[in-house]
Amino acid sequence: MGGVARVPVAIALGSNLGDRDARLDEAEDRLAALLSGAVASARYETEPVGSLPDTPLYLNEVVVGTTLLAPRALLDALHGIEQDAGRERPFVNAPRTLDLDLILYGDFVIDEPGLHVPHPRFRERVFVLQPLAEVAGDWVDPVSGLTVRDLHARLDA
Ligand code: PH2
Ligand code: MG
Ligand code: MG
Repeated sequence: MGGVARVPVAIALGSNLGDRDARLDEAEDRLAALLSGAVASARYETEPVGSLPDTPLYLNEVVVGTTLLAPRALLDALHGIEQDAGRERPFVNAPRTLDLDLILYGDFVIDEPGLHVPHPRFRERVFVLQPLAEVAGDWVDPVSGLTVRDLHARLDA
């Protein structure tokens, strides 16, 4: 019916500045309004990866749902939610109130300025794969051909 295709998407959420739970609660609400059938993983406290010493611990989770938005429009919407959470970017991997990363957009592979899907580093990141495997273990990464579950198991091994 319809003829407009809903695309499944996976978004990784992270916060390590200020009231992390409150920022993630608000982000979940915003994503529930933006996506159809949004489902959130559990929330994990994780050691910062690739950050300066003394960077505070993160809270990470993943939200999956479906969208009618094109990838660039979805990315712009995610940036708007980050802005509304008071996100600042003083330096690379700086502590942030809210980070929303587009991890997967259906089985699309996109490499454009500012828009790289699947996320180029998600296969190495436990803080993404663990929550993603919880809510979307069967999703096949279009680049490696592996399921999210296998990508996660491979990291654990
Ligand atoms: N995000 C980063 C860099 N390092 N480490 C953890 N544990 N969680 C993150 O969300 C994270 C990170 C860049 O966005
Ligand atoms: Mg990130
Ligand atoms: Mg980001």
